[in-house]
Amino acid sequence: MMLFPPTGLEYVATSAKAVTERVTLLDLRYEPKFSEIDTLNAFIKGNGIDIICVGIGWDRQYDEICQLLNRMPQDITLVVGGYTATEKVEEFFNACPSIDIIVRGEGEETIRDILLGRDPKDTLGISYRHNGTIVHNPNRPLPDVNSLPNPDRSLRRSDYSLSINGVRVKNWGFDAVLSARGCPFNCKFCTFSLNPLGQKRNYAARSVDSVIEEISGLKANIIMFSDDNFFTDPRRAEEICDRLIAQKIKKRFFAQARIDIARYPSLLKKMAQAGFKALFIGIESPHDRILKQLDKGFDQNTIRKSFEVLRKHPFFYNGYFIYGNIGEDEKEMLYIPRFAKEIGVDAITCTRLRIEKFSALRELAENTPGYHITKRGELYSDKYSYAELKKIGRKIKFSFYTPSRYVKILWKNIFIVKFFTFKEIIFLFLTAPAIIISVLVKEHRRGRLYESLRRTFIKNT
Ligand code: B12
Ligand code: SF4
Repeated sequence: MMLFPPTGLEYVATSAKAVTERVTLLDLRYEPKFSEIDTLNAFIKGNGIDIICVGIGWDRQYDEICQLLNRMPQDITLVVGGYTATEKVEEFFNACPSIDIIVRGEGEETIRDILLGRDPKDTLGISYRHNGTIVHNPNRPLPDVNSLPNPDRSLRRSDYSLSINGVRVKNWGFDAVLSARGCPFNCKFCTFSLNPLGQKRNYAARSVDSVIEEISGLKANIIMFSDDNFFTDPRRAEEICDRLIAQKIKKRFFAQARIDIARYPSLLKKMAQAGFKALFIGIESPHDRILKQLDKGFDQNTIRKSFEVLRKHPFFYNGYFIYGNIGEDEKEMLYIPRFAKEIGVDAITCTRLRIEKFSALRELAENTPGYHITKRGELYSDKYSYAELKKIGRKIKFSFYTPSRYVKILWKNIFIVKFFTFKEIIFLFLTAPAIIISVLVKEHRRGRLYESLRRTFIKNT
């Protein structure tokens, strides 16, 4: 996904910049020539780089990442960090002899210690090689979020803009702002606020002043709040909206939220005034039994009531749902798209239940007969194999995303949310044919063009 900058890595690079002569930040998604290892190595050598730091934040392309790391210059110290690197410390050390140090958890303070040459044995939060063994130092206490400098955007070598299947929609700039870390809730499936050490990041919010200062310095016009839940403290969220309105900061925002936000109509009103356009809301399931199992803290009736309020406000609502839950049958899973339509969400994102390393559902999943977890944390059962769940996922998707849904999405964004300016609508219509062709080409390459068209326009079976 090329839309957003690598926030965590940018925090680390900014922190590194304060103690080094020069930092070069490469986002390989935007500079594909550097995915070619010889070109990358020539760049490293040619620029006198003496320490390489790599961020691995997503549990994808593991083998490709290891291959790349193993072919980096052997005489330069290689430091790796990020969510996935932390979760898989032993695996990365085993698969990549080239790695010298793995920074576990939040890396701003640790990178500074490393660059300042502190003895590894005294550096908290790292695992490192020593005399043929791997040493794991104690965790580093989590830093005060207000002590961390904001990501330095001048380190970027490219702007972040929308690209759909390789078609660049040029006039939208995107950026991400992290206004708070952690979340006070404990939904059982969620590891968002656990750093991968299993160490809970209690909710910690940055000052309103610093958030406003960061936003007012941004070039991009579409801003995502990367917080787990931007509205955890509704009074603070309202204060941020007040300041955005008072300072006439004209940006379009979207954020992740819980349905609880429906309890604050005055906040919802101000959000619309301040430029909020879309909310990504964790609904997870329509079934009370499953909501209870996930410890979500609300039931179906509360979801329905909340959406009665939310629908009155001009936001685009994307509902997150989880299917393939423990004990959930196909009929229950297929109720998701119907329920989503009933409550009035505009879009859905449905994912299979994952059981990550420190998931509070692990014990239940392991002790429920007939359920299994793959090495990558995917849950499946004797009744619903991984392939079967994937099929159900496609049925859910196609019963929600019908042609009339796409029309509704466009209608809502143009006339209700007013996401697009007039110029952008024209631009979008001009780019639309190229986007549609790129989607068709992609489906064709995946060998499922006919099936996708049939499911969209004829019958979803
Ligand atoms: C915002 C967000 C997104 C945004 C994009 C954010 C972005 N800027 O790119 C969106 C909504 C697009 C998104 C999409 C997805 N996301 Co997401 N997302 C998040 C979220 C909520 C916040 C990320 C963030 O900004 N964290 C704050 C920063 C400061 O933390 P950090 O990135 O971990 O970085 C720190 C350390 O890791 C370390 N560090 C990082 N890099 C480096 C590098 C070095 C050298 C060093 C020393 C240290 C270091 O220091 C950093 C600063 O303290 C996290 C959950 C969370 N709370 O972290 C999930 C999370 C990262 N997402 C996750 C997932 C699974 C996804 C998706 C795959 C979901 C899906 N099924 O589509 C997609 C994949 C996107 C892709 N790349 O293809 C998982 C990743 C788990 C994993 N191991 O794979 C997470 C952890 C949530 C979870 N537990 O499920 N996501
Ligand atoms: S699902 Fe949302 S509310 Fe629940 S713990 Fe995770 S981030 Fe917090």
